[in-house]
Amino acid sequence: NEDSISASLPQPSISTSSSESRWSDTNAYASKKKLQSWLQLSNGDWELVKIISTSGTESVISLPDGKVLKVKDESLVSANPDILDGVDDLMQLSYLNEPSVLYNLQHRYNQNMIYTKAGPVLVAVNPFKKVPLYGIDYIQAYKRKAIESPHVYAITDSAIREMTRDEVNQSIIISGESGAGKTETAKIAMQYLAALGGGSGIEHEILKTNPILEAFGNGKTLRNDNSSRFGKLIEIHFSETGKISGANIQTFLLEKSRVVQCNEGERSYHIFYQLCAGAPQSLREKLNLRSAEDYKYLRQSNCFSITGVDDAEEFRIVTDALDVVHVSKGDQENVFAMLAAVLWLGNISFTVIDNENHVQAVEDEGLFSTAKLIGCDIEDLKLTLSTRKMKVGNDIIVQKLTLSQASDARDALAKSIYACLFDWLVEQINKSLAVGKRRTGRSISILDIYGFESFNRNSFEQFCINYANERLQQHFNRHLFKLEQEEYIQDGIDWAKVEFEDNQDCLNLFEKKPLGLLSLLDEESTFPNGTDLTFADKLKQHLKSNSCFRGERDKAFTVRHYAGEVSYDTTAFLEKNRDLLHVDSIQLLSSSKCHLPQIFASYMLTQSEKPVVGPLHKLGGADSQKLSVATKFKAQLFQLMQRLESTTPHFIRCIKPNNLQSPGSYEQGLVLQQLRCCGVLEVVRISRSGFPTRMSHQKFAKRYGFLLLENVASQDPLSVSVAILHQFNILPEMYQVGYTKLFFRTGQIGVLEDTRNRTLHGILRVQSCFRGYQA
Ligand code: AOV
Ligand code: MG
Repeated sequence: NEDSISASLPQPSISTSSSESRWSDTNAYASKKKLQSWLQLSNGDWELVKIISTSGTESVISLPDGKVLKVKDESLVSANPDILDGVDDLMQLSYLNEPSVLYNLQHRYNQNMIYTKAGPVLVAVNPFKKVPLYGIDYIQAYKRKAIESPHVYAITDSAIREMTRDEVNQSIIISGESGAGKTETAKIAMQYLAALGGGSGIEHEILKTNPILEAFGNGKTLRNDNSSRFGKLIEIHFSETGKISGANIQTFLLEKSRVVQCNEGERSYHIFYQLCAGAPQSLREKLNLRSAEDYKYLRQSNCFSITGVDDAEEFRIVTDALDVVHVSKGDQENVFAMLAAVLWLGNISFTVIDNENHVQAVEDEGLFSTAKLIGCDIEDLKLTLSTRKMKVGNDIIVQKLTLSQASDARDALAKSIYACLFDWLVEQINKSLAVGKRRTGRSISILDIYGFESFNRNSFEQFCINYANERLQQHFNRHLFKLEQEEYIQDGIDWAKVEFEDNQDCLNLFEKKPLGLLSLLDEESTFPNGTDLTFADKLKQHLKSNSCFRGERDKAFTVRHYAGEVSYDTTAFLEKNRDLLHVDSIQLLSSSKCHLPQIFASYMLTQSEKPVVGPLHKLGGADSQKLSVATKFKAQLFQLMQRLESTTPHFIRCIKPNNLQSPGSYEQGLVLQQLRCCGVLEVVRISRSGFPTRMSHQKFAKRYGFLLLENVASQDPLSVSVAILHQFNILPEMYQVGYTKLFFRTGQIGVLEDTRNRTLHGILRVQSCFRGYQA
């Protein structure tokens, strides 16, 4: 029987067959030789089934609930022997297929082992509950290498070691969908670095930046109660003696729109609710502070609290942290005043004053409080919000605003104040963490950006976030596939290419000039008559033949991202990309008596120095002119990638096991989709082309020695091992004998293990099986 022979022969580890590399190695015939296999149920989940008998192309199987079924062999997928249940590294699996990987991760997850290696990549499955894996005892155990189980600590430890050993800067790059656990993982890595490199005291400051940045840059979304709305790269510097000498934080594109608007059930930035709930009485009076429900910006999404979060307590944590990073009490009060100003701005309303629908700000508590907090004249504020100076020729004319124009001007001011406040805070933190002049050592950078997002309605923010994730995915691919394979080719190693999902096409869709999404967006943004509809039409016209793009009805379009398709609604794309702030607003801030508004005005002026070429000038010379948001973001991302390229990367892939943010639920389909799109399985494949299975001579001899025909009781483990290899005709290219261990190519142990199991189960006699192998 040819089938049984080929199934018994060692499986080659490197497969070039497309089915293999596409993750559907439904090893149908192999299942005949198995005691158990995977069967896909109608809901898509996989179930481990026992094979009772096999005839022709069908097998009789029994399900875990005892039901017996007859199924076609092609619907069965090889399962790994029990000995491989829950292995530390997916590379050790004999059969690398989707159900086996899913089961392995789940097996571990159920025992709170949320970390698993996938070759060089650390996979972290979000537990959505406290797991007993952290703290100083664990840190020390990992430092001593007393624990080998995969962990963020272990990967961070390798980063430190490699930094010292190779004298190369390192990076820890954390990716995954929104809510998958990136920010938590970044904090765990920082905890390890702080514990190992601590001593100077600066490590406490570094850790305290987390509550601050989360308060000001995170908010509740429908995906994650603590969703990062900005990207962050923290670079931690080490002295030659291995102590932390300082740090620097770079942030990327904060989602400003959240300040003035967010979806039902979401929240604005945490700090607003924390301030409203936690400010002490004296501060409340100074800022004329009310409760969150009294502010329109916070009221509109109808969500004020987060289960399990005490905003008042968080406020105290944030103020303590601000103390630690040396933001003075006075400056803290200025910060809170700016937050209150933003909240009161949102309460300003307008009344129509003529029959052309022009409006004026209502003189009420909102207006008075805002003027007081910004430190400006009430009349100036009123004018700024309801008129706009325009330059026509050499004259300046004053144009009255309509209700929607005035509301936009108000919201634009609120957004700008908040964004400047965020930047200013990061600047203060960086001053406090600054590396001394003797910057001789090396650094470890940790990257934590906003994860891939797909909502029912996706706007400019998701567009930017998902673009950033494409860039990051490209970096991942480059390091784990492209460079790795180039190296094999260079070294002349006999090497079969592993296919992977290259996202270059999608990146090109965004970045190509002049006919890419970003270029077309910028172009349309500079046209005075450009609208979201003309923008959408232009995309459809120029990109309709691009395989990553699809035009949709009305103003929408779809992008095929590496992580799935997302449909974007172009409403407000142009406005958000232009991000114009009237010069009137900048002037208002610079006229302020207060410190922060003046600084903000200068920030805004430096931003607007760069002239935008093109017809934007005609919009009115008095507008602040600057690079578009998308262009700036793209430049930032390029710079980031360049920085990362000079480091040795360590990748962590966070996986979200369910969409409910709840512990204990592991949805196979959801996990599989994430594993597929980020190429984790291909990474394993590529890494496995080495010798992934390792076993000591002793263990190997003990485990399989009884299968030998000759008596070997007196021999040493190495000789026994070699005898086993010979008896089972394991081909020389399938293994290597090391000093203490045997190294096997993928699948080899599976063959031996099956024989062992069958022998133990008495299904086959050793001899007949042996004859099969030798045929
Ligand atoms: P994200 O950073 O990947 O999402 P987070 O790190 O904020 O995701 O994680 C979301 C939530 O999952 C956290 O608030 C925790 O409740 C829980 N969680 C994550 N990791 C752990 C862990 N190791 N132990 C316990 N709980 C955990 V986003 O920023 O939305 O892309 O934009
Ligand atoms: Mg996050």
